[in-house]
Amino acid sequence: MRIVDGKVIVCSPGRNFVTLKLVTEDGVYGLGDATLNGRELAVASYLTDHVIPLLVGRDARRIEDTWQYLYKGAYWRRGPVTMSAIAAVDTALWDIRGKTLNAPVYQLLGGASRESVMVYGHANGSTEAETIAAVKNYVDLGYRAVRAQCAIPGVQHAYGVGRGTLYYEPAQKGRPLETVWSTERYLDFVPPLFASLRKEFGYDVHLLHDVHHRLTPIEAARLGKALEPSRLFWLEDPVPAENQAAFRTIRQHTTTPIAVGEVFNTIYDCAQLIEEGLIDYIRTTVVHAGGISHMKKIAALAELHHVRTGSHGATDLSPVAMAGALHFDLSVHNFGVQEYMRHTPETDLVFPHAYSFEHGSMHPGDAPGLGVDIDETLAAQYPYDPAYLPVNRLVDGTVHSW
Ligand code: KDG
Ligand code: MG
Repeated sequence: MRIVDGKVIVCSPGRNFVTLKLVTEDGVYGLGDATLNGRELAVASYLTDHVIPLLVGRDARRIEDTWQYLYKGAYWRRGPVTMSAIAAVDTALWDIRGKTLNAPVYQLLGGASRESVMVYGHANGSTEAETIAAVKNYVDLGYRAVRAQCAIPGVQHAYGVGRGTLYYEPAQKGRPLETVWSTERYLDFVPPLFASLRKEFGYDVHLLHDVHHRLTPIEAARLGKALEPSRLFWLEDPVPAENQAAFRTIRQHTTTPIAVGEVFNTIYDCAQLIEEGLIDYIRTTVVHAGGISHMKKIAALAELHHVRTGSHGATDLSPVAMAGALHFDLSVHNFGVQEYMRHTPETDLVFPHAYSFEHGSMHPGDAPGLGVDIDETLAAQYPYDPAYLPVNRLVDGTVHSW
């Protein structure tokens, strides 16, 4: 079963997405998400100019061999552009394999390990009262896990504060928005926020929080300790994770569970974190960490060390990646939770999909392959619209992690 054609579809139904479509000699096609928020065209070019020409003529069934061919064959290893491109090819090949065997991808990955996958939604507010109301909204929608973020008095544009109730989109047109950050104000504000949330909702709902890489290890340790009475499901990205050993400081001081991984591209980015037991949840995802094949390897390593998965699922991951994540989540034994930020109605129309949400959980559906398609005619009505993620500065103007 030879690959005879491939193309990259770049569209912007509410936000930018890069989608790879590979076609076989039998006319079966598979899709892969290749979206890298704010750097989309680099991956589109990598695929169009350097990868698709190598795929034409290859056997679409050789998924692992193709992965290794693209990874080792490029000589230049790892990195978000390379790994998103490889991820898109890998996901598209799993889609093709499922379609040709008339089976949903999760059945090819070992079958379902659970009935459905628990997801968490994003509750954001400009004030504590608004955040409490937003959590209530998610609880009323049936969610059993909710991430809570809130603006901080005196900190303009704190991370995670959305523009609407269900949709959160940090990338903006034009030059990057510059936001201002104060760690001092943040550290004073967050523990009482979660104490109020627990007072309001009790302990039946899982509460999560994303620090978005903004603290030092000792600051993160202090926050984790202060949050212990609120019993978070996880504290996400407490520090930038290039230095994996730095997580030891956090671990030595707090029992608050730690989650990390949305910017990771390979198993090498998290091997030390997992092997030393420095984290509780690994948040790599299909689109940025080398596709379903590589995610399976990360999950297998994590399983040995009691680390569970918690795939990233922000709206800059297209419905194609979301479908891939759900097949992965349903099949791996050590699944923890899946992030689910709802896509806008325009995005959902461009990418019709079989996955569904009910009672705080999702299921990928039983359509052959990934169970997601792209309406290319509709996609063409939404041309690429450049947008950047914000740049963050401390109060004195120093550039800080966003
Ligand atoms: O493109 C960046 C987003 O994916 C990221 O800011 C979202 O941190 C995020 C999350 O946990 O969803
Ligand atoms: Mg995050």
